[in-house]
Amino acid sequence: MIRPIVSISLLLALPLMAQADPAADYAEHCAVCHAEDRLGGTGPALIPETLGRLRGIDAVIAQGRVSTQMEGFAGRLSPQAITALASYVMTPLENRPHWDASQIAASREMNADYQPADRPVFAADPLNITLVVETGDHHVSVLDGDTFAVLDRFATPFAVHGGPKFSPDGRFVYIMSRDGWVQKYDIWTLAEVGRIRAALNSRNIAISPDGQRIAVANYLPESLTILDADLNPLRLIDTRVGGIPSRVSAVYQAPQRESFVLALKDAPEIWEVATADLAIRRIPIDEPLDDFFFSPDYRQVIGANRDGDKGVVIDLDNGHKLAELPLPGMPHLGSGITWERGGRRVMATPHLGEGVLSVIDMQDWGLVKQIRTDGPGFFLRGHAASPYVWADVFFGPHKDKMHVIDKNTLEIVKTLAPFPGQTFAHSEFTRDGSHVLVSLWEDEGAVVVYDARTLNEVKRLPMRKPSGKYNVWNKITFEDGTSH
Ligand code: DHE
Repeated sequence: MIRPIVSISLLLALPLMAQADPAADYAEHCAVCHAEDRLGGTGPALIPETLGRLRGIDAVIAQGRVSTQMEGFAGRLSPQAITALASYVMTPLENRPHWDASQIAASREMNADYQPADRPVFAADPLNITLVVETGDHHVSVLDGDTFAVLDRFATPFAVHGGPKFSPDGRFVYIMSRDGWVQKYDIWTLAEVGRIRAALNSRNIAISPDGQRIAVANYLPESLTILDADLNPLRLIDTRVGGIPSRVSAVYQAPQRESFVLALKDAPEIWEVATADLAIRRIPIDEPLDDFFFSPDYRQVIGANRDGDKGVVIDLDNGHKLAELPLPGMPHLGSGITWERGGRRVMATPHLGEGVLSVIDMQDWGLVKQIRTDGPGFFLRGHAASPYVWADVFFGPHKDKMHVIDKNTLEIVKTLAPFPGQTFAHSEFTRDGSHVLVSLWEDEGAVVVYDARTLNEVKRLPMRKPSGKYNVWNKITFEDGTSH
């Protein structure tokens, strides 16, 4: 008897492989939520600009996402069709997506059930609330900063990134997702106020010192969207230099200057937009700079160059270059923090490409020390009331470690690693600096609370892939040890 050279199961699979038609599958299964043009509807935009850093798209299509409307399609689509669909949504769109002022205005959705209140609906200190962004299932948990009880847990737009921004009284918070939605949440009533889509792909947001203007930095379209405190769009600023559009890498609030400062991705300029009348000031620089860190008085800005080998200090008052800092290995200035050391102010920045923290004297911009760590880190935190700086090791085999560094000796005094092999990163202090919260950055993750003095663990709160944590007081007072 002649044996068949292919198995029956493979023969059955062949027509399925031949039939994979991702465009048709998209139209049938995905368009209803994510829109025919893939720019998003009730579900997020499915374009490389917003999905770029999302891992495991196949698994999401197959199994869905817990606690979201995204259902799994494993029963209806073959593995080949799912793989084809995953690469289809990662294919750039043929026509440049469009998102103009009228589309922004039309996207505004206010919560009809929202009722403001005269005082918080809880007994906890409203200025010691800490928000935890849970990227695992796109939620934020609202923690009482004294007891660490979860007061509320609410759904956010898809893929929240960057620090949420609090109104100056700490009552409201604005949260941004990578696909351009800005959500407003009332901490006193524990309720969403509304949301609006400021762009198709956004980077971060900033708030004016009076809380009346929200600025949204966008990659797509290349622009800065200005909203009022009630999420009404006020202006869409086209960030074009010499006729060529430039993406906005990030926008920063400069409270003393009453301005927003913009890092432009594609042009050798820094822009400053007055928060009162939105007048634009353009500061020419030698090369595009990114990932800004500011002196506490906001007169000087340090940006990283594209090659990731130096920091450039610019005087924002006169636009002059003050210094160049040798910072090889991709400094992550945006995570920089400052503190007083021996009567002088120093700043520290992690490096994304090297296991080192650079400590710089902010008076003469000299390098004080490079602290060797167990691998490249992403985030740093300190607090005026604490003698320590907390530095994670985000990348590499030691991603499970958190270094605690003495602010004076600049030596690592302790390395915490309670979850071997799992990412342990991003720290935040409570209002009084007595406790530190660290993320077990995994899907079945946790926030671990430490006594900031003894460095002993005091509590574990289960969370879904917690990323950043943000204490109201530390943010609205621009506490030294927090990145802004
Ligand atoms: Fe971030 C803050 C840019 C990748 C998590 N990140 C920021 C800010 C900027 C920035 C400009 C400051 C915004 C603010 O708070 O107003 N991030 C970038 C990048 O350019 C980069 C390297 C590439 C990218 O894809 O955009 C990048 N960031 C990441 C991640 O991969 C992280 C680890 C996971 C994620 O959620 O995407 C990540 N970024 C964060 C977090 C903050 C942040 C948690 C807020 C830190 C804080 O404590 O304030």
